Amino acid sequence: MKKITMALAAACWACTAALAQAPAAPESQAALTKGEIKAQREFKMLDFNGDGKLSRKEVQLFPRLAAAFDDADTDKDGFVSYEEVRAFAAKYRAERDRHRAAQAAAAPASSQP
Ligand SMILES: [Ca+2]
Ligand SMILES: [Ca+2]
Repeated sequence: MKKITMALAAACWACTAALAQAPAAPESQAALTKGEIKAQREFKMLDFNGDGKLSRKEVQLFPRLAAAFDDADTDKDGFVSYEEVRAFAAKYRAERDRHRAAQAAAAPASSQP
């Protein structure tokens, strides 16, 4: 049962990054977006010992999170804090935006008035 919850949490953590970069979010500059609230909730779900950060052990059951762990752990203290998750999501979003911008630059702009 717990495994199912964990799997869901892992899936949601992954989609949180996707949610965080949803283009149709005019309030994305607000303090707490829906995606962020969700991210906090998922983060707490993954933080089994409740110390406010994710250890490698806490994410080891999730290959996707484990693979992203080193990337997300920017200060290399062996834990991923919520701030690091946020930063990771922001980086993910920035890379996605850059990729999109590159694609948009390559393609003729048709939606511009
Ligand atoms: Ca923890
Ligand atoms: Ca860290």
